[in-house]
Amino acid sequence: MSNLYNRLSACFPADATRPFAYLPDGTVVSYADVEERSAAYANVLRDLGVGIGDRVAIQAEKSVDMLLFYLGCLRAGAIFLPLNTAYTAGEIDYFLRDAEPALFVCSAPQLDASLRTAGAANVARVETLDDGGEGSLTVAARRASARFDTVARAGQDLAAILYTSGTTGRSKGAMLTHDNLASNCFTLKDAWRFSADDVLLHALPIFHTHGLFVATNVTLASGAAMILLPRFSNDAVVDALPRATVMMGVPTFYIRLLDDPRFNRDLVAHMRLFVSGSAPLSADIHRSFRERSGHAILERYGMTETNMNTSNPYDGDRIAGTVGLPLPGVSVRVVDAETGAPMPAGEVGMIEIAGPNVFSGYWRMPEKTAAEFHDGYFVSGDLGMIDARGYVSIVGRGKDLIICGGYNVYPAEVETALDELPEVLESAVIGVPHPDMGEGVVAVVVPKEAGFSDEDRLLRALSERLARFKQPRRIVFVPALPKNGMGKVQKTILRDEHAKSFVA
Ligand code: MLC
Ligand code: AMP
Repeated sequence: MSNLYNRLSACFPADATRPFAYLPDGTVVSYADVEERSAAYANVLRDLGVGIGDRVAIQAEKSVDMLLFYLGCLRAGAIFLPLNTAYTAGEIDYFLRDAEPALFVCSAPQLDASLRTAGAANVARVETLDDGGEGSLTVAARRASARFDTVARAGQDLAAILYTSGTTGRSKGAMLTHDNLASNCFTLKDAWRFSADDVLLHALPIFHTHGLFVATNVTLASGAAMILLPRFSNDAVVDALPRATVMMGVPTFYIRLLDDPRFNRDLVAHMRLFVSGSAPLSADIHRSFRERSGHAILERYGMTETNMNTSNPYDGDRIAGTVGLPLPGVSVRVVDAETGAPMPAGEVGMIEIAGPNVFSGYWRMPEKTAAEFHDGYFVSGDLGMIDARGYVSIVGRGKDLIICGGYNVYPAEVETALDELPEVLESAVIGVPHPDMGEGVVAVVVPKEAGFSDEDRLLRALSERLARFKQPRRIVFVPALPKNGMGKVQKTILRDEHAKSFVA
């Protein structure tokens, strides 16, 4: 029973004709379809020779088939490894070499390029999965048996690996077990009062914790339904809201809805919950949203490595600017970042997390894993405090990270890519306030030749190396970077200087 799929399917509705997903073309995918099509995918995986514990990497457009394929991987005992659709071939090359998947799945239009990338990385099999159902895996699944005995897995066995970049060097694969994912989704289901009557408006990407595990696993664990949108757009969300009961999003979703005159109290009078996470939701947006819609957004806090850690209460005060209380079973503490000593209530320090939600380590990086734990607690890299009532606030980051529209951008990675360009002597990448995305990426560049200022040339060169969301939205050329006595770039000075890059 430890296989996550079995724990989820035990909660599927007794009436298997009940809906799991409403698709944009009007198709309804039932729970009977979930069981049968995930079984078919598991059979296809087995036929392809994908064994228990093998990694299955996938970079494909959002579709219900990708979710059913994820469940097929769980059932077959394979480890699901989703990759951001924005990643370039160079980025994918790293993940494939590091994870050594038995199978790489891509969208059909990417097949030729993916065969080249996979071939270079020694990945033997490449298959396609597509929205229209024409991908090679989908075609094979249509012919496969719709029955499959889900393989036994121990709670500590891996269900998924999600790559996260780091403040230094290479991306790390966060290893998530069946127990990690199961404990978190059942905790959230209870905390947020999910039931089979819920219809979740799903506009998030499904290659991250938020859209994949929080949104999808909680829906499945409740026998609920989702309206599956390919991506967030105001038009599609305004159109779908009347049929939904819950929405989950990053703050940019709520910022954009507030900009839309169609978004008003009548449109959402029937909704029971709006959840926000992945990036800070400003107290101003929280208040404006409440005034406009009558709903207090429920903000929660999570990470790829830990799943969800804290949540504002379903009943009780949802306090703007806080991420709420530790979830049941999750231990959150704040310590002095230098000494590791616990901080008193109300004082700022490093947030650390322990509990069944916390991952089992970074793929093939035991030293990095050990370095990120302190007395059994995972060191989040987020700076925060816990008030006398137990509410957690995040007040900053101890890690050099920019969060842009809910996507993480590590300056070190962008700086490395810039510094490798022949025109660049050195660079510093910072995040500054952005009205839509929360933060926007600015690169401050010292050119090799004084007077060089061809921003387009650098951006074109970067576009081959970095996913679009990591590329600077502005490049500023300067003769020298401000440095302290140790030679370290003073990013605070740069952030102040360029604070108004995206706001009036
Ligand atoms: C899109 N672009 C982005 C971007 N999203 N650039 C920087 N940051 C982003 N987040 C690019 C597009 O490619 C496009 O490039 C340009 O910016 C303008 O795009 P847009 O049309 O305005 O954006 P849109 O496509 O609407 O996307 C914005 C968004 C999307 C906010 C809807 O980014 C999104 O769905 N974000 C959710 C991310 C998420 O799920 N995070 C969870 C991580 S898990 P061009 O070339 O056309 O100019 C996690 C743990 C936890 O953090 O706690 O949950
Ligand atoms: P990721 O590595 O993509 O999982 O991103 C995790 C990071 O997102 C956390 O370490 C936080 O910095 C940030 N984050 C997630 N939720 C919130 C939130 N509600 N408020 C502020 N930051 C958040």
